[in-house]
Amino acid sequence: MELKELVGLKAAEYIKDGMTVGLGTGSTAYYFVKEIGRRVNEEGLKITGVTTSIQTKELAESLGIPLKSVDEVTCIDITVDGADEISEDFQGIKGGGGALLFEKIVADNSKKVIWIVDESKMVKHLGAFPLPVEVVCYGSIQLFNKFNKKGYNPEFRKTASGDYYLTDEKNNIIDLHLGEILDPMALAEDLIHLTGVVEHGLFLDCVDTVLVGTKDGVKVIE
Ligand code: ABF
Repeated sequence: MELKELVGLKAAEYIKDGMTVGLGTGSTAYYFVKEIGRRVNEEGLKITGVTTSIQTKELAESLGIPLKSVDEVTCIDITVDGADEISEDFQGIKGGGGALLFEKIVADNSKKVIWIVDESKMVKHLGAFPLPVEVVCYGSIQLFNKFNKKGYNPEFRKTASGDYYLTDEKNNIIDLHLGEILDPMALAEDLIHLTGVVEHGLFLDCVDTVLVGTKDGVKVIE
């Protein structure tokens, strides 16, 4: 079994009847959502899903998982989501799949956050994975230039056909090729105050449990 599927199935074991569940985005979260769909259909699991992207919303709807928007629920009991990098002090980079804004909104409104990754995502320091920054389209070139001047090695995310990628909120993403981020808190503070930045992919001090898929099974880190 693929490590992503292993952790996706393991994460589904945390989900109990009556929960409101944040449904993550990406190829690892895919296995989690599929298993929740199986349990809803085969075991009568009664949950309410809150999705983190149009992609996951469509998957969840196809599986018959009852859904509500984040604004229709009081709070979310558990959110299970993937990540692109997780450092030794459990800080994360997310947004490789372009869903960082809704993922962070859902995570921020969750009592418990579980990240599910294969072992390749576990790193000493963040930064080898380009840091996604979601920006308003209007003024994004000016912002790109500011990132350049700061030495952040920016790159506009593009579609396969070469157009500017648009998020579910119709914003652009600029990926910062930083190599190594030794002070993620300081970088997050710098980025979030730049006019035009909507959100960045640094997820700091926000995870409760990390499930790591390894060839020896699932490692649970809390
Ligand atoms: C999502 O999970 C994104 O934030 C991140 O890009 C993705 C990880 O990708 P995958 O699970 O497909 O490796 O939450």
